[in-house]
Amino acid sequence: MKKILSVLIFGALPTFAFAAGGHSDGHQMQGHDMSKMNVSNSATGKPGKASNATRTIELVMNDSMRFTPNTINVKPGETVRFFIKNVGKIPHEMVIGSASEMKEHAAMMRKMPGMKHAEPNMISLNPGQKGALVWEFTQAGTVDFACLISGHMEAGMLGKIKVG
Ligand SMILES: [Cu+2]
Repeated sequence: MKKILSVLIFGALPTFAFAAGGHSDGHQMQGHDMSKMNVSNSATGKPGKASNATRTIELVMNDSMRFTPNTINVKPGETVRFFIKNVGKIPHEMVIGSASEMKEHAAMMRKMPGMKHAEPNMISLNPGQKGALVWEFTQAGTVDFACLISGHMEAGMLGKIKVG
């Protein structure tokens, strides 16, 4: 019975997290326009539909400032459901984007530690939390991902998704 329950919870989580990911609170600060990241249609891809996901990739985030795995291979046109778990004791997040966008974003996050944000290309998880992010990779190339909580990316909390 316990096993059945955990399967049900696993099944219900992605829907919840996907809905949360689509929530457009944006950054709670002035002068920061997240639309500059242009997540809806860029070389990095776009938010995917859960029903189009061809596979699930599990990712673990920890307080050693690492993603496991930190290199992922996907095919152009593929929609992937990332199932992410924060096994640390502090919050972490996974943000999908280009390296330049991430650097810009990380610099801003350092100025505003503790800032809450929510965008379709990211998921924030508290300690012990799990959640899903569905992404469609539209073009061949390399897409980056990182944790943009102040100092985390700089400490090595980043990875690459090779599309091709
Ligand atoms: Cu982190």
